[in-house]
Amino acid sequence: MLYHFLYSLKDISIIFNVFKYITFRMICGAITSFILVYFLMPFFIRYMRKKQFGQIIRDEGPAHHKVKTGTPTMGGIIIVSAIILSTLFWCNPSNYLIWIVIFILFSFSFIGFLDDFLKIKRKKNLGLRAREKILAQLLIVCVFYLILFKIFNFPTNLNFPFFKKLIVDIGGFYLIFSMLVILGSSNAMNLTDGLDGLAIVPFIVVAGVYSILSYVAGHIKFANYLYLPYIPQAGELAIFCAILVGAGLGFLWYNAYPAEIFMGDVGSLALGASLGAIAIMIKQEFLLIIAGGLFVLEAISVILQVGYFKITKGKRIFKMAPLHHHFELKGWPENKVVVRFWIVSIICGLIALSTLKIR
Ligand code: 57M
Repeated sequence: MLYHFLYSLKDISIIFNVFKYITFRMICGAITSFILVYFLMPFFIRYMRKKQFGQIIRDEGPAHHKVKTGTPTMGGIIIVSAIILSTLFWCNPSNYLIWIVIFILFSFSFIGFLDDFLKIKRKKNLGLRAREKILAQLLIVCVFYLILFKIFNFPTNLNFPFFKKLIVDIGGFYLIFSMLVILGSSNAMNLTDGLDGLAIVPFIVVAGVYSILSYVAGHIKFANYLYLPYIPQAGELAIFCAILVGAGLGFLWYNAYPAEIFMGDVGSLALGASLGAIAIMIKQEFLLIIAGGLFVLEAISVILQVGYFKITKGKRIFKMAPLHHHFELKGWPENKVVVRFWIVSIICGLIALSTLKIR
């Protein structure tokens, strides 16, 4: 909205022409979301403290996590609000991809909100049942699929990183594939969110990578030159991704060790799901496995641990899953685990970007 208004002023002064450019609006969007989160979060932290809406810490976890009891949670409310506001300011409101990604962000955050709220209300770690959460998530992805693929006739083909011409059309199976991508990335981000600052930096890295990829995908010349599928209107998603980066940085300010607030499921489910939706919308679904390699590692560690635990009736591969708890229990200080995991995620992001050239 702000973008339309400012751009319309170009007849008064040529300087307002700058708002036409996606790159400029990416910067404006990132700064706006950063500022919104940075200034709103302290009020929210104070409010949550006053209401005594703090995190319940599980008894079975690493002992030093007990000191985190009562840390305000649900910071995702501010992150998601800042993202939506900044998007309304800087993205083109007639772009359907933007509305679809906002739909995913908002609805996943609503499920997360219910889960967090119930946990706090019941004063136990009892939120929604896993079955209820998954069912609600699947329903949302069905709506997403119907809108994107049935109303807007989006292509159902798959592209593969490192391959120029390998394209496979999976037709109606794309519904199941969308479920895997969106639920996978949402829940993997949720599992990773277990140490101060641990989930938000890899999230920023993936959003940054997808910001570049969306920009290329939405630019016919760059897309053709780099053999990426050209997706008309995807350029606006580059602005959305930049907004995610800004909001993520704003949150990191308060979530850095020792965290003043956690994002809660209202944040982690929503942010993870929006990355999955963006990957689908620019047809770079498989690249998410590389760019978000850290989230994948964390999720795999849980699958292996739970599977092995069940098969062997009580034996474990890791000291504890998800993987970050394993290293904590090996004696690495929390900060060391977090920074080393950040390094892994940055390397994953760089490898993902290299596929722009290696094809
Ligand atoms: C939630 N949430 C944190 C916070 C955050 C199947 C099973 C492996 C599932 C898994 C699980 O439930 N994971 C998802 C992870 C929780 O954080 C809250 O949850 C939100 C994200 N959803 O925003 O609101 C705790 O994480 C810590 N934290 C920080 N800093 C942050 O910035 O320190 C979070 C954010 C917070 C805080 O302590 O309370 C969580 O871990 O609960 N389950 C597990 O992760 C459990 N693993 C487990 O039981 N493993 C078993 C196998 C056989 C399944 C094993 O290996 O033996 C662990 N969870 C905890 N402690 N808390 C066990 C140890």
